[in-house]
Amino acid sequence: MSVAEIFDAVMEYEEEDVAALVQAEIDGGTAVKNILQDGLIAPLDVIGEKFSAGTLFVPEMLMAAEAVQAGLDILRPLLTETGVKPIGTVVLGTVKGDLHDIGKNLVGLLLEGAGFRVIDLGTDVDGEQFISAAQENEADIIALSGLLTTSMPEMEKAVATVQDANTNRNLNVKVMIGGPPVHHEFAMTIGADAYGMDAPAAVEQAREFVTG
Ligand code: B12
Repeated sequence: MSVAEIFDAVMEYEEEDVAALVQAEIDGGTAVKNILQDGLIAPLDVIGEKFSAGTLFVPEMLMAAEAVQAGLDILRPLLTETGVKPIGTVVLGTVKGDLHDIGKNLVGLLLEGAGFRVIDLGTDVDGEQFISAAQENEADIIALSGLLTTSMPEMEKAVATVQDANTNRNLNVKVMIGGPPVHHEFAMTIGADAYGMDAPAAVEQAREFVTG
């Protein structure tokens, strides 16, 4: 039994095996971080490379994503366990036109685990939807995810809409962005308050926002 078997099961799109193997690793005492990084996220990078190389296509990419999701479902209780009163509210979503949600879901799980209330709007979310949810839930932070290069202009639009609402519509939120095509410099250029490279960085940044 090893984390490598989870990796292989994702590569073979064996959803049920992934779930069973993740459970076995948890029971065996393997660190959640290793299961996540080496078992579930690492194969997606290989899948992405194969997609770029044209040796694998969208249906396979989707099956791999579903296998990873099955593993994440098993990890969920361990990532979100918290008995404390929420330390802040985050409205989270993947920007318009983009349907990738695994990274976003992971960010949400770790934020919950760190004691934040998370309002997850799902994928394909535009600026106005972020604003309405933030107003309804008195959110402190809006977190935008995007995986496609074409999501970058969408992020820029969403951030501009939110910052305009901060100035003119009585909204008071910080905005952070993340996802492989974006980086710190881009975040600053489009007027976001922060960029996070991974889910732990999202948590660190969110904590900084609410503690000032
Ligand atoms: C799985 C997958 C899919 C699945 C998505 C299923 C799902 N439920 O998400 C499906 C099959 C639907 C899909 C579709 C497409 N995909 Co796709 N997909 C992938 C793949 C293999 C994995 C993505 C993933 O989940 N990674 C794992 C997660 C954990 O990582 P992550 O998202 O980066 O998140 C981490 C950080 O970025 C960060 N983070 C993420 N969000 C946020 C937010 C905040 C606020 C913060 C602080 C941090 C943060 O924290 C996360 C955890 O540490 C990638 C390749 C890759 N290696 O990324 C391609 C990839 C992203 N896809 C790609 C493409 C081209 C497409 C399609 C256009 C293909 C097509 N021709 O139809 C469509 C687009 C559909 C759409 N409109 O969105 C390209 C994008 C190229 C580009 N630069 O634009 C990639 C890179 C593949 C490639 N090598 O070409 N895809």
